[in-house]
Amino acid sequence: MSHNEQIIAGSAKHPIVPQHYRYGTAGFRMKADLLEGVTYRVGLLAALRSRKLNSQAIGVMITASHNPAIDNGVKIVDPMGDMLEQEWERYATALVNAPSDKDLAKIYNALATDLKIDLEAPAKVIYGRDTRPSGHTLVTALADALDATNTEHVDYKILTTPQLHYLVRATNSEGTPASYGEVSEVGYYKKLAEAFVRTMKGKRIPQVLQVDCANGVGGPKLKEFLKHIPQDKVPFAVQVVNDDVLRPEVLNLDSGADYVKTKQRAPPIPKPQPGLRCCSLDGDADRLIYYWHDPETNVFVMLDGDRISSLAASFIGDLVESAGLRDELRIGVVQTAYANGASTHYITQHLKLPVICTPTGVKHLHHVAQGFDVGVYFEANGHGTVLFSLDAINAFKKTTPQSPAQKEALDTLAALTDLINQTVGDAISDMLLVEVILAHKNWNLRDWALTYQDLPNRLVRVEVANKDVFRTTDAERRLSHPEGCQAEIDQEVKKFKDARSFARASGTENAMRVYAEAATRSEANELAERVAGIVSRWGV
Ligand code: 16G
Ligand code: MG
Repeated sequence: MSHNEQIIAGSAKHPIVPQHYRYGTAGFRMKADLLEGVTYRVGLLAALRSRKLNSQAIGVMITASHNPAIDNGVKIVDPMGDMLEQEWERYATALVNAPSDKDLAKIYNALATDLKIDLEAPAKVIYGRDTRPSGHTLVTALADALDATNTEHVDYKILTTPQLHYLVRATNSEGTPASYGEVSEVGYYKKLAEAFVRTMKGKRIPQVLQVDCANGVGGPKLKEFLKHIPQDKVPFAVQVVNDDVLRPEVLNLDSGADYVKTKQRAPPIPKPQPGLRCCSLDGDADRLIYYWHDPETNVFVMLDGDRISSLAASFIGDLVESAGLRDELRIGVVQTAYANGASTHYITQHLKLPVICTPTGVKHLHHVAQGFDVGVYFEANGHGTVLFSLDAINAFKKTTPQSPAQKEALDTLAALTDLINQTVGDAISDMLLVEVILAHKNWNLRDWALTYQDLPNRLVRVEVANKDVFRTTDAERRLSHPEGCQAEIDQEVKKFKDARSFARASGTENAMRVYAEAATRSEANELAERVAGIVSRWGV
């Protein structure tokens, strides 16, 4: 069979359900039974992408993260372990929307011609999936696309999303001076465990940490990771809960980082215990939220992505200062409009670090963070990481220390570059980072929470007939369209103290989101309701 015939035959085995698909912030994500044909087509695109980029390995991750178990999703990972280049999202959308198998082959060939891709060049795609049962079928469709296009492929089976990102980068850097680590899941654990022990420097955290894994892939993977810390060097006690991956229906059910962040309370199971340090991962372990019920004040305290961001920025900023590199390296923090105003104020006024706001979606934050030598980026929902430039890594490793304190700071910084996932936000790696910082500062969660006080805020989902009439500007903080709508929002915001509000179309759902914050809880609620009212009037 010719290539074309193979592609068409494969597509006939994995038919597409006709409807309009779009490669969004999380790739293609929807009910799993719509995804078989989509995944086949994503396989074709991944093969093209590998051939376009000198046969480097491309990743494909099959997951729907924090969404219900019946959903699934598929997204492409670029050679350095970052998200698919934005320009290519259009090509993905075009391939997936091809109306027939023949059209699919035509679009595939047209892309190859337009992008000057040699279809005879070698290609490599590696992939993994979360614990969803539908992952099996989708992986089969993906493998068929890779076979049809003569693409070498490796199935890493069940992984967290950040593990797949790690493996892509490790594969492409293997044997080079920039080697990212051993090309295996065990290599990932070994790298993290070694860096964790190295950054902890013999410090211990006496209090237990309860980790809620949303009954997703993070549970078994975290337990596997813990086995790689040498028994005599384990610095903390972890209690893994909600780690049932055998009953798919409980995935993300009343648990996980998204539950805690949106409901602003602890998962009901296990029964919350005052004073216990807790954190939650999401279903594919790329988001992290800390929380505890303070026994003294009897309040629930949530430490979200903004808190992790400011904690990391403060710790790393101090280390860079002690390492004598403050004038040499540019440190910055990247947030979205959802970042609590109090966190932005703390970072700019107290830590004296620049903050840049980008539109929602990890790819935007990641891209801007790459512009700093130390770029700290987190979404309030707990997704984020810290990126180090080559200059920063070299400075940490090559500066000759003039004092023991400077040496200590340089060593810790160098270890952090191995501990922190450089490809994408990684809940397990971020959790280790938080533990390291708390141990170094000798802080409990109350100390951490006391660094600043969050402004009360409220997020509302508004269903409208047509969300496409809403267009944003200024990193989603203002609406440019429909004209006149923003002026009405401004009028309302003015009536409240320390208030801020914005509306944006969701990138993952057919709805608008409205965020409001103000000096008191009731004012934040009131403002959110009023702005939601404006949005629903303009959205008809
Ligand atoms: C996606 C994004 C997440 C963002 C969320 C916003 C990635 C990997 N994920 O899940 O970062 O916060 O979308 O959803 O980029 P929304 O557009 O529906 O509000
Ligand atoms: Mg996720």
